[in-house]
Amino acid sequence: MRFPHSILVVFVFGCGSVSDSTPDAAVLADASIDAPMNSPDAASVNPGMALRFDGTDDLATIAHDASLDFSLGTIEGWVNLTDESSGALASMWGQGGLADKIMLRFLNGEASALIVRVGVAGQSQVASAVPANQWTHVATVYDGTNLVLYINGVEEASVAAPGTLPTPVLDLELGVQAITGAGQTFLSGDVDEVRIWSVVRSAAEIAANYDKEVSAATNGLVAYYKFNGTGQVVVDSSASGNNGALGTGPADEAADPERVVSLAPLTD
Ligand SMILES: [Ca+2]
Ligand SMILES: [Ca+2]
Repeated sequence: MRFPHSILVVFVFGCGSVSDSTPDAAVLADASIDAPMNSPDAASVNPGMALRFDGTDDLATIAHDASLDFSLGTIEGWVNLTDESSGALASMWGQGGLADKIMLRFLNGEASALIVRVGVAGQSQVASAVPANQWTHVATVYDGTNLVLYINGVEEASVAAPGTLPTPVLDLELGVQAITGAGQTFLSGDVDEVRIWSVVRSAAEIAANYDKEVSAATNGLVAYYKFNGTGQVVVDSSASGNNGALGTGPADEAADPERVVSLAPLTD
């Protein structure tokens, strides 16, 4: 059972004049209206379930589909990491295999957006610190000119990276950085509300929607994982039908993340 954030803030910070640990409804209502450090027009939304990745071998796999082929786009999601130096929110690989990719990963205590393109010298990377043990929204946008990283809806870093993304040909994977072998690391923590877009989401759109659910019909939304179901299927809540599986497929595996109650701070 979770309390709405407005009530929680009153208990924790004592913003209002509440001195009783069990205030009645009228007192709570007054305190919520008066509370200066709360946002009175943003009610919390139940985020349902999240996936908990063990940092050892857990991942989720979404089979490659043409709807996930795009040259510009956006990747975003909520994480509560127990290790900010391992794994990835999402990884997509191009025709050059492991060497040809875009991922939003975690490395050296930072969220790090990375593009590597075969035939293009070097790589493009942009990073910013991300805390452990705290629900944090991370997003990266590639617009053909810059690779941009957002933390909690705010642009934190940008790097020039002209061109297009490598067209993905392999599965979309959540939780793991590098598909096999050397360099493969796994996310440790909880993940919720992962969204993949085939369009450039603007800074204003990121800021306005990072803590909100979005409609399946939103333009350019090609994969959307709320993780609220049960069983092995990772349901796509976009219109694209990019359902995936816990682990590498529908069988019960050690690589299956666990479904846990999400505490991602969504609002309406
Ligand atoms: Ca959820
Ligand atoms: Ca499985």
